[in-house]
Amino acid sequence: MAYVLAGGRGSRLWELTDVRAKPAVYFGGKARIIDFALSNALNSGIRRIGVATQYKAHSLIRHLQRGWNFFRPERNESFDILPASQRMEEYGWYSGTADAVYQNLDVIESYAPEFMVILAGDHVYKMDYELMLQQHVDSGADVTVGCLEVPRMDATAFGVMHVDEADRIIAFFEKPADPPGIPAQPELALASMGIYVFRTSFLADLLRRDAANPESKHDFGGDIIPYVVEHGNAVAHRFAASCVRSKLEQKAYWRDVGTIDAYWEANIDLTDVIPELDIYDRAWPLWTYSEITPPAKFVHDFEGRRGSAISSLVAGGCIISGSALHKSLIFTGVRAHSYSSITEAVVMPYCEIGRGAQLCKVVVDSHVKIPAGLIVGEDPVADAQRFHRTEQGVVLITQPMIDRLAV
Ligand code: ADQ
Ligand code: ADP
Repeated sequence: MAYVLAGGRGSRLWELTDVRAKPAVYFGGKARIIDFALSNALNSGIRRIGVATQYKAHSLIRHLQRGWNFFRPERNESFDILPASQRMEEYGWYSGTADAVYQNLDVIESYAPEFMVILAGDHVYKMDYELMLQQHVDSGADVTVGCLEVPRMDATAFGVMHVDEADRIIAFFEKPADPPGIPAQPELALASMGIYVFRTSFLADLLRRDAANPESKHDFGGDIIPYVVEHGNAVAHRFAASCVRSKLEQKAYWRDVGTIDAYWEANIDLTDVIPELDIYDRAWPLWTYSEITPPAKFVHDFEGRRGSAISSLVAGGCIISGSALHKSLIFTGVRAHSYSSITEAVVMPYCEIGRGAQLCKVVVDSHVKIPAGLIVGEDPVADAQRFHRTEQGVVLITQPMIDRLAV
């Protein structure tokens, strides 16, 4: 059974997660971030999935209900959405990621899965979990932790581990200020991807013990994994090496699109001629819920100006009329009007881009109406006053920000 933790806010995505949880944030022109973990599970052959939700879960739950409701109990399949809902105790909130599993142990045990794959719902990557599960069984580990090498100072946001020659984890530090490097490559650190495989019975015992511990914050990275490293047998699963062996034929691509800059960049990267992340691979499809829409349409406006898109991904239901798109991702149902130009932009569903507007290096939230003539991406000071502008110059635009302009 795969268990997807999808309750976190992702506060470094600023206003994008004011209305929705990070796993529900749109990504790649059609999907939402959680679709990567769910598609990986499905493509890896997993047919039991639970998703723990908590923060601002409405559009996430709606998405899961619409897009992921094809599992059939008569084939021993299940898909459970598990909002924090006072199952075990009087308190009603998941106090940490381990608690988000603990509170649903009764649901999990009712299916009696032999193994659990614990996943985060907020990462963008393709991974065959079967290889990790196989390693877990072969090595006889108590827990197997997915890991990858990252530049040492980037590892402050991750769990960082030391391993021996057999990849047994001998030390684990959650979000260290000064991450220890890999002995042979001191500029790199071995970071946890927040992906864990356990035998269910072992995990259930661990979680029950942890729940009774008043000192614990009930967090996998902070409490559970360090405990197993100290008292049991924890083994690292190397993502990059497993990519080489998997049928995915890809380089190890994994992104925690946790900031507006990282989010914008990972999206715009998809407009490259040959992007690192292939979302067109029919052997490893990216499943999602998507409305059935008419095809995207590119039209001349009445003055004969062409609607065009170069190096861009345009979803269904869009009408691009006399507007020029370049290196952009345009989600479902966007209308772009004459004389507008849209460059290096991530434009979420059902936005309207007014006549003559010029947008460059932006992320536009869903349902935003960009007024005619608005220019973003030319004057950093004005952009920062009106919108949310990052240090790297990406401008996030939401409808409340547009409403404030009019006042
Ligand atoms: P973080 O990503 O900081 O570190 P966390 O914020 O706990 O970990 O989130 C992990 C996942 O759980 C996310 O998908 C989040 O949405 C979800 N989540 C968070 N709180 C939740 C709650 N109360 N209920 C349900 N879901 C919740 C973790 C590990 C690190 C590792 C990184 C890799 O702790 O060791 O390096 O992931 O990104
Ligand atoms: P998404 O953009 O993620 O598909 P929505 O466009 O429905 O989702 O907006 C995200 C969330 O914001 C919704 O799930 C809902 O909780 C809230 N929301 C959106 N529009 C409104 C509204 N007009 N009134 C109240 N809440 C809203």
